[in-house]
Amino acid sequence: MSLKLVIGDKNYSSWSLRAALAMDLTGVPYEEIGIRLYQPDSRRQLMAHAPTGKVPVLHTEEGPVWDSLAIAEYLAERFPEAHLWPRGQYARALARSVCAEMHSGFMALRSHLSMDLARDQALAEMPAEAQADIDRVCRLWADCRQRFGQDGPYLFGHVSIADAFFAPVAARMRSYRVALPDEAAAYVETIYQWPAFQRWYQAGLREVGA
Ligand SMILES: N[C@@H](CCC(=O)N[C@@H](CS)C(=O)NCC(=O)O)C(=O)O
Repeated sequence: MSLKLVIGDKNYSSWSLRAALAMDLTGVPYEEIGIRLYQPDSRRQLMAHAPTGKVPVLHTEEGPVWDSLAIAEYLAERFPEAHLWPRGQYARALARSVCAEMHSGFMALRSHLSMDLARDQALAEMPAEAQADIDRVCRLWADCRQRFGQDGPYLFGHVSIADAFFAPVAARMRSYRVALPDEAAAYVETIYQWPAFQRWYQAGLREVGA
């Protein structure tokens, strides 16, 4: 087996984090290739590795798979025994819905609170549209946990792709010191306790000398 995951800076690249967490859920060894973003040479390196010039991209024996959601689906299909999606049919559908919502939405949250794992400071003022995204995330997390969270602390009880997709959001909640309802704060802590996230987080801090 030869899987290579090309990623960006661990401190900043939220899409890379999603794919790396999904990769970790498979339990399969893989090679990691890191590209520093926002450097004079970044574009050339990105174009050398990724058809879109963006990370993450997963290189498989048959060719590249790009975009975090496509990578997650590929891994779930290739390693079915790892149960990357929740087991119940509707739980799976809901998990896919919330990942798709994350993938194509929450623009204000993403632009005003861009991922910076080393940050530990609130915004001077939270823009109303970012707060609306945060409120929606909290409702969404509460809904998943209430319906399917009985078997563990993750969104669908057991850890799944849905947690990989919302881990960067949890990180923003903490690093921007966002005030949260208790259950959302507990979920953020769950993400920080997730060993795969912790490894990435610590590496991200080292990258920026924090
Ligand atoms: N929808 C894509 C987004 C990928 C993306 O925007 N990646 C950023 C890093 S987080 C990137 O490669 N930026 C470099 C550039 O645009 O030059 C995914 O899910 O993989």
